[in-house]
Formats: sequence, C-alpha cells, structure tokens
Amino acid sequence: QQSLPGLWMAGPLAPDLVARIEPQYQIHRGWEIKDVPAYLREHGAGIRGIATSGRFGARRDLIESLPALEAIISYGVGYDPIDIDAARERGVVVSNTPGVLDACVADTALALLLSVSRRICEADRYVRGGHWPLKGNFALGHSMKGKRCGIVGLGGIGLQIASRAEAFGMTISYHNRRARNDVPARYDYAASVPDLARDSDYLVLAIPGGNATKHLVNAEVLQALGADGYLINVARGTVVDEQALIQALQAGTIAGAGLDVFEHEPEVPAALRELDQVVLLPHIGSGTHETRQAMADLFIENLHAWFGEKRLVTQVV
Ligand code: 8YV
Repeated sequence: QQSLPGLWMAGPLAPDLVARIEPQYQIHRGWEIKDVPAYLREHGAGIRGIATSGRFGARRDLIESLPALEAIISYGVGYDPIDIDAARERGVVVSNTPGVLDACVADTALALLLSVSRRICEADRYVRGGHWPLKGNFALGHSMKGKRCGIVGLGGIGLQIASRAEAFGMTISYHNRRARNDVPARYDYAASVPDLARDSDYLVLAIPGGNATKHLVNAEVLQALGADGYLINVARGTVVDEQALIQALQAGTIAGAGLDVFEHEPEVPAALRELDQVVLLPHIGSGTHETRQAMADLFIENLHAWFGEKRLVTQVV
C-alpha cells in the first residue's frame, strides 16, 4: 500500500480502537515481532509513530531505534513508562488522554473508600462463605461522614475525588508541590506528604507515577497516617513502597488499604492477598465502556491531528 504512515504498536491496544485506525495506518505489532533489530532494518524507515498506552510505554532504546519517528500517541493519562527525555532529545512529540477519564478514576477511588470503610468485600465474603447464619451479625465498619480525606495530587482526578468525598460529608485537604489558588478555599493545603497523612483519616493517591514520585508513600508516611488511617491508591503502584505497606498492614500501623495499582502489575504480592483489611482491584480505574470509548476517541483525534495537520490535541511534549 502506498505510503500509509507506519505505526509501531507497543502492545495490544483495544481491538475496536485498532480496527478504527487500521485502514489509515500501516500497523506493526511490536510485541509479536521476534527479531526486532532485523525487522526495523527492513521496515524502520516507514515507521513514523508509536501507538502505546500508560501500560506499555516507550523506552529509550525503541525511540532511538526508529529513525523516522515523529510522534508517540498514548492511550491513557499517565505517561510514566514513556521516556519523555528521549522523545524530547529526538524532537518527537508525545500526546496522552487527560481529562476524559477523571470522573471514572474518581469513581473508582470512592468505590475503594466505601469498600474499605464499610468492609464491603469482606462482608460479601461473609455471606458467600455461609457465615451469617452461623456466626450472626457482621462486624461494624466506619462512617465516612466527618472524616478527613487527604488527597496527594490535586489535579483533574484529585478535584473530582474531592467533590465526591465532600458529598459523603468528608473534609478535604491536599498536597501538591505548590498550593493551588484556583480551588475552593476550604481545601486545606499541607506542605508535605507526612503532614497531610498525619491530618488525614484517608490518604488518597492521585499523583503521576515515575521517578519523581517513586516511594513517596514510605514507612514514615504510613506511620503518620496511623492505626485508624486508610490508604487509597488509584495512581501508580510505584508511588507506594509496597513492602513498607505490607509491613504496616501486618503490624496494624494503618487500618487498611484500597489499591487499584501495584508496583509489579499484574503481580500482586501474596502477603497483600492474604489480608482481609485490603481491597484489591486489577487496575480498573478508567475501566468502563464509556470512558475507554472517550479515551479511544481522543487517542485517534491526536493520531489524525498529527499525521494530518502536524498538531496534537492534548500534548505532553
Ligand atoms: C491505563 C491508566 O493507561 O490512564 C492511565 O494512566 O492508568 C489507565 O487508563 C489504561 O488501562 C490503558 O492501558
């Protein structure tokens, strides 16, 4: 076919998304190729884009091995596994899908908050296990009304978590690198993550991943959150020192955790899976038909905008 723009697909993106772009791009399914250097010697000159996601990313060696690369188009808001420095050095533009998933990820955060507070998953296991008729009433949970919700990363997702948590009667505080002057004045700013944890009943993570935030939540922060505190993570597994979290949960230094993301996804440590006071989700933060459709639409808009008009709709670099 004559000069369809070549796209290196870093991993299997949603089949309906791929079906929508397949007629207009020459797709190279990177994860299926055995001898990548040999393949690139033959096809590399025609590969002008990388199609990827917040999961598959794009490493420096890939970016540097594609001589005709112009753009990295990513499905997802988080771009931590994309080597932004390598892209910038090569003059390669990068886009992601911000905004369209904020409400959905905030819903997931609240689902986790509710689940750990009211022990929903534990209670479900209690009924399924046939314990109710034998052991009687289930143990009590905790109310969310009047509790303090501390949000690490008050961006688009964080703000939607805040408004939902307020609807449940919680008070809001947050930590960002700098205080925001464009958010409700009743949201208290904490100058550090340990300070925020100390003043929170629920510490909710909605901050980007990557080196800058690696293990931001460590043993010290968990200690500050305290024995009645809960950790909720809808951000990236790397933000939390998972071993420190396991130790804190085992020792009862914190009350429980609701986690949608893990350090080594899809592997989840057995030590976490054994604990009753944690709720574990398989990275479904943005996982609804509606949101994935909106993400696919924005991904495709970026793709066509670049290869049609050399512009991006939502540009990272
Ligand atoms: C994934 C996400 O990217 O947007 C993000 O940053 O974590 C998710 O939406 C999505 O699962 C695509 O793989």
